[in-house]
Amino acid sequence: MKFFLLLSLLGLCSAQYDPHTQYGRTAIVHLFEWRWVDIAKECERYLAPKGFGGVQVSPPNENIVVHNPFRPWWERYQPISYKICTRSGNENEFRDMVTRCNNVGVRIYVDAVINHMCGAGGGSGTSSTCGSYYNAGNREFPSVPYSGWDFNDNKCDGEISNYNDAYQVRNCRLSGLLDLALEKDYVRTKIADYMNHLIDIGVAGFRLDAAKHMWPGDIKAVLDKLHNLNTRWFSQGSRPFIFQEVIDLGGEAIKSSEYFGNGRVTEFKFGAKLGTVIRKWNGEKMSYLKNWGEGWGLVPSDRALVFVDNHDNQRGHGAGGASILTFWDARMYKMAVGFMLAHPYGFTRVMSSYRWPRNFQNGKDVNDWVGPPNNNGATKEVTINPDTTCGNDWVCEHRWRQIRNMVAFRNVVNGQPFSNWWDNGSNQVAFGRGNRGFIVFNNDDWSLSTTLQTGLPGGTYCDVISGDKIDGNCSGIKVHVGSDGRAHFSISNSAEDPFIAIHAESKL
Ligand code: QV4
Ligand code: CA
Repeated sequence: MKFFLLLSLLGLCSAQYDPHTQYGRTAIVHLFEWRWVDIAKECERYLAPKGFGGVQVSPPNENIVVHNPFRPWWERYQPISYKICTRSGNENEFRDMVTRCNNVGVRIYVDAVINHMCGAGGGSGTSSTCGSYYNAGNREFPSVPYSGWDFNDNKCDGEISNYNDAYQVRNCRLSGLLDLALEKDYVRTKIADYMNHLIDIGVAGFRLDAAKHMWPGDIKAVLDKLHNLNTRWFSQGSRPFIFQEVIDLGGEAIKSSEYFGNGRVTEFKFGAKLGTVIRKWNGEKMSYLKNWGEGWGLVPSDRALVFVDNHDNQRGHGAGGASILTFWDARMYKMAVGFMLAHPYGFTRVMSSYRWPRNFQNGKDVNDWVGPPNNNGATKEVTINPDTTCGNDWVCEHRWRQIRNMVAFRNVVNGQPFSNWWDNGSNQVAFGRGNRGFIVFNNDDWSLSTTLQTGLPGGTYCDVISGDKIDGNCSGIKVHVGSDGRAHFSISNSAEDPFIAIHAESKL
């Protein structure tokens, strides 16, 4: 025990930076707005067999019910209480999901909205997902309970207007959301009680929503109150995995590095820059990705939670702008996600979305608020089609062959170095992961035809982008690697997916 204590004192056990996924599982999926009953089933039928490490779930605590617009997805970012009771399900369904997912080695990470409660203009009454009374005007949330003393009105009685003023960013209201006074031990304790309730149920960690709007020291004070993870599924002394939503594209008072002591941070530069490169905007080329990662000004890899898009910027909220690639740009999106999962940088999160009726007017999607597929407000079931895609307007990007297979690729090459980089000075690039994997992209407007050193043992490999290895054969492209590790690759610029990926487990 003393040795472990020494390790943790030395910070050598990487506690709050460690997602505690089952060994060899290296990516998580955000099942945005899914119901708990559907996530439990998805863990057992798909995520465990396909090697996903865990699931980020939507906020499980009671939120305000917004009728105008009708039940927007963002009502879940306006807490009313910490009761486990939302459109995704009740506490029993939540417990069942955590148990069933953990039992098949798939972890659950909770989106914790702890910077604020509902909007100042939220009114009063019981328009909430569990019927709890609240009065935004009086700052009353009796189901916690919180009262006027527990908010920052005395520090700042208005909205954040200047992101170059750190005091404002932390103490004023984000989009009018009532800002909690996290310097108070009472508030810290209420939040920690909520998070400990979830830890004791079996969750593996948390996304800290709007972390930028909380002082790093206040966050640390809450984290220091958290229990170790439930030893039914985690080793003794395991600390909750923490990834903090901090949007830092540069040029503002708040730096994501201020939060490194608490855990990982969301690296929004990743998706914004990679989208620009894959779209070939501003003269960007894939050949410039040779030093991708810290070389591009991204945070250190072991402090980064990375993603191509998230629930905000896939619909114009938050940060990233027009360069962000989403499922709406399918062909480029698969390339970006493929690149993310093949490259060693960061801890990776795959987005899983629902379709909504986008309606651009003057360059803005006026339907960016539309909530999950629903029957008069009740979130629809995630149905699975015979071809393994999802129905009911759930996009299920994580089930797309190219993405699912690249999650497996990342698991197979885990721990292997970035190696054998090649590029044509334009948008044709390739790189390997030691002797376990190799990937080639053609994002130029002409075909790629070249022989490359893969670093892999000789043999015939199935391309996991165009198909699968099934019953000892390849349903897609075959790649022949010589005993010298070299292989010839041909990729048409008009291919459905202009990239090829092979790895040790796709070898015949
Ligand atoms: C409106 C007015 C305000 C007014 C207020 C009065 O705009 O000026 O003071 O009413 O009540 C929704 C509405 C917004 C409304 C607000 C409060 O869109 O118009 O304010 O509610 O009623 C999501 C959505 C927001 C939504 C919010 C709460 O994106 O549009 O606001 O949920 O429902 C920054 C932050 C970053 C943040 C990002 C979006 O640094 O942390 O903006 N990202 C996270 C989440 C995001 C969520 C929040 C934070 C808030 O990822 O989904 O915002 O929890 O970059
Ligand atoms: Ca705050």
